[in-house]
Amino acid sequence: MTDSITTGPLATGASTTDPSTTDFDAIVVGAGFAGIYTLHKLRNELGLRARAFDRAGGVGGTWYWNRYPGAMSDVEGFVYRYSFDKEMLQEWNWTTKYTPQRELLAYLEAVVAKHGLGEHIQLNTGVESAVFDESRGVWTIGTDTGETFTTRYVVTALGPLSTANIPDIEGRERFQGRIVHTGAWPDDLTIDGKRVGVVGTGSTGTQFVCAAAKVAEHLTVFQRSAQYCVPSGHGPVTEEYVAEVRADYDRIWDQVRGSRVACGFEESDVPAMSVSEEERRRVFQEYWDKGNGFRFMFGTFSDIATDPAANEAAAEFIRSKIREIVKDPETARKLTPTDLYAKRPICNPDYYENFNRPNVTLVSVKENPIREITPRGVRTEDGVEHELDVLVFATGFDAVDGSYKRMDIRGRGGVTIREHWEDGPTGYLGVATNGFPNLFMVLGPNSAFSNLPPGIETQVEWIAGLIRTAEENGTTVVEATASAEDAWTETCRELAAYTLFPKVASWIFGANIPGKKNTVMFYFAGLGSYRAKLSEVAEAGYEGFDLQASPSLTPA
Ligand code: FAD
Ligand code: NA7
Repeated sequence: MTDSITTGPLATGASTTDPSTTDFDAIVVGAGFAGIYTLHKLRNELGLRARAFDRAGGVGGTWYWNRYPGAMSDVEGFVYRYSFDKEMLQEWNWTTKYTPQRELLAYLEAVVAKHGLGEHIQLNTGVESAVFDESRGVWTIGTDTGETFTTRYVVTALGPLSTANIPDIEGRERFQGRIVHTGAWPDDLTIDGKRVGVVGTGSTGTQFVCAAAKVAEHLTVFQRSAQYCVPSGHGPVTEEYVAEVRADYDRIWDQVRGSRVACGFEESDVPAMSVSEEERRRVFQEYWDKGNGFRFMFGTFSDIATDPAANEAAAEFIRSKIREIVKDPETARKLTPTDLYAKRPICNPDYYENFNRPNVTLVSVKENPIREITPRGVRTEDGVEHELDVLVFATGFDAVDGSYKRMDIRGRGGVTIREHWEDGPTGYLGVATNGFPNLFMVLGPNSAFSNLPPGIETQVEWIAGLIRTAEENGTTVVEATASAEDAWTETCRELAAYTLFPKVASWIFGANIPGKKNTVMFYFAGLGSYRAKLSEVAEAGYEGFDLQASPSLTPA
């Protein structure tokens, strides 16, 4: 470490007349899974003067904001957590297969408290701008509280799914009930005994349906695309199970880190068409009974996401289940997807069963579009006014680059990130982008498509290693080269094209946002191979990065 690294008190307001002096060594934007771990790494392990900012009133990111009924992770809880704190793996208890929002929030708050991070996280503070001064190699950060801070490094941990997509439906302002987006659910809102409408049947909307159907007086589900949904197998776990997992954690994390989707199960290497139809059905049934969306897509057979015939076999199995479960044939027809099974796989305890309840109505907005929101509810094209007390938008997010486009980020030559990403967001290894030195992204464009906490840990550890190297060598201006970024983008395009995912419109490619350019935003070869690539790059002296001395430290 160089002399410039101190572990002393925060230097906010320090003089910046000496160009090598900055208020912070590092500023982290966001305090979810990614921001919390980044702050811990940079402050507690590297000893940097670092502070995190979040516009939220608390830490937790996704799990602070998404408080809608039914909110939970749909990756099993034992791997939807950090692996870095071995003590917490042994001490933090869990009682159900999947972790509900409240528990995830409590867990992240406990991580912050345990590692003494709270006083270094400035909440209720949105970062509005980040401007790079080439002459000094320094970033200036501006907040919505009117403060400015200088820093050498900026780590953006803005969240790939943190900027809400709210459809522009006429009459929104006239509605006399409550309108909410699931990603900003207010604490004072309950839906018990109310007439509730929900627009959207993605991962969030289907979770909401499963919870709301049981408590609302009436639930109207406005569905655009029918959804492939498999059972989650959610339920209590025994103390013996928890003890077994704890005893086996070293192996579990090794397996997760070397796998494709990092969800804690063995992925299949058997192609679906290599076995008989009877065997395929047996395997699908076994995994249907076990539960979990990722397990069904990647555990049954190796090529559900890549081979059209394998995909159709899995899709048809799910369709047959919908026909079996849903009693009203017209409702079953509307609920049955006909396109490829190639969105992020989702699961729920009893999604389709809810449509047998007398208090649940399904409206297919492809067949019968929403015409307007009225003071009393939602009017559809057929003239029916669906009367509602609460209208819920489970309409997803402007994914990956959405939160970047809201900020005024200016790199070399004053170029904004919006200009830089005009043709769609890109990122070298998902962590950096050319023209924006010392700006490191966690889950930036073209990061690995996987269970995200292990992906986040991978990137945070790698970014911290890169910053450590830069500090040790005095090469504190670090920039991804354009050619390395282009090559990575091309790799990601080729890998995506090998899968069926780009053939279906979803947030994974930006297709859910009107006017957003459809681009590849993830690396589809899996976490194991992504980690191998990161190691290779680091071992080759951070190939694809320019590491230079700060201009202020370079002799004239
Ligand atoms: P986030 O948790 O989104 O945190 C980002 C933070 O940055 C937010 O608090 C935000 O307020 C803050 N921020 C953004 N911009 C600014 C700014 N300009 N200034 C200040 N603060 C800013 N992933 C899985 O792998 N498995 C799951 O089962 C799963 N379930 C999910 C369920 C839901 C309902 C949602 C919405 C997401 C789910 N995800 C899941 C994805 C989830 O977002 C990630 O797993 C993970 O929580 C991301 O952590 P993060 O820290 O990167 O981002
Ligand atoms: P998703 O997966 O983007 O789902 C959003 C849903 O909202 C989906 O059913 C959309 O239909 C629907 N939608 C979006 N806009 C509209 C309009 N204008 N009218 C009607 N319906 C609309 O978001 P989620 O929050 O469920 O999940 C995102 C990720 O977060 C998820 O993968 C987890 O990781 C957690 P569409 O399918 O586009 O036709």
